[in-house]
Amino acid sequence: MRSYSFTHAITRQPPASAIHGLRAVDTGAPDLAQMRAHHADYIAALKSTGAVVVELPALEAFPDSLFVEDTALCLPEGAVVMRPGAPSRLGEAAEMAPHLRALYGDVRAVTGAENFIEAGDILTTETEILVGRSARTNAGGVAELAGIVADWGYRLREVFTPPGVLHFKTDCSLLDAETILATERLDASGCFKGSRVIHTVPGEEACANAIRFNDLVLFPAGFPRTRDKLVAAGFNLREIGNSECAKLDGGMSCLSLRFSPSA
Ligand code: CIR
Repeated sequence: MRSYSFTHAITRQPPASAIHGLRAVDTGAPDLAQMRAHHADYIAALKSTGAVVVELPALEAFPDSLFVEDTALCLPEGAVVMRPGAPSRLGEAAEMAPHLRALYGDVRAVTGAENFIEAGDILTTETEILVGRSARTNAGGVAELAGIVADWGYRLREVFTPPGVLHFKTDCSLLDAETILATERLDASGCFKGSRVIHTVPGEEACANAIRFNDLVLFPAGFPRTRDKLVAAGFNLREIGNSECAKLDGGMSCLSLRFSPSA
């Protein structure tokens, strides 16, 4: 299953500057020691599935650089370097490019000066690539990416990230080839017609950002009712602390690039 079976992941150490990371609402500075401990648990969980995890060093110049997911879309055929819509994050994509070239034969990039796209807005399923337009991802970015992935045989469908929600995947995750975890507010937009959708329990919307990685679902700690619902549905959950990244609007998907390069 190419949408959740992966041989590789890339992560990046949280920099000390993460305390200055972007956030919609300021709920206080993240505790760095705690954030790094959670990050280590996260990497251990990825490795426990047998994957190779490339652990990149911290980039102090980029406070949000631990959220590597936003810098690239990784498919078996190749990788696409993004053009983040947050000006302070644009340089993170260029920092990621050489690491992708080391693992992939085909690395392309979104380059249009007016085109912006962050991969937190991209959900890759077994059959298509959903891209949510958001405050970080515009129509030009979506259109440029559609052209690139069409070359590799992928169908891209433009959807919409709800207003006030950072990224499309802030509110949803792929659990298996047929199943999506989503908030009721995102599912109400109709974008998951044809899939089985499990809703986050009301009041626990912040756990919609999980990741299926090989046999595991990495799931943020602190959302017991949704956790129990997923366990009852047969998923193998690994809870990971996310209290500090949550202060920067980050979650499970943001912390890694996950892929199986075919060449
Ligand atoms: C930002 O606002 O860009 C970061 N503080 C959080 C990025 C989270 N990334 C993601 O959802 N893929």
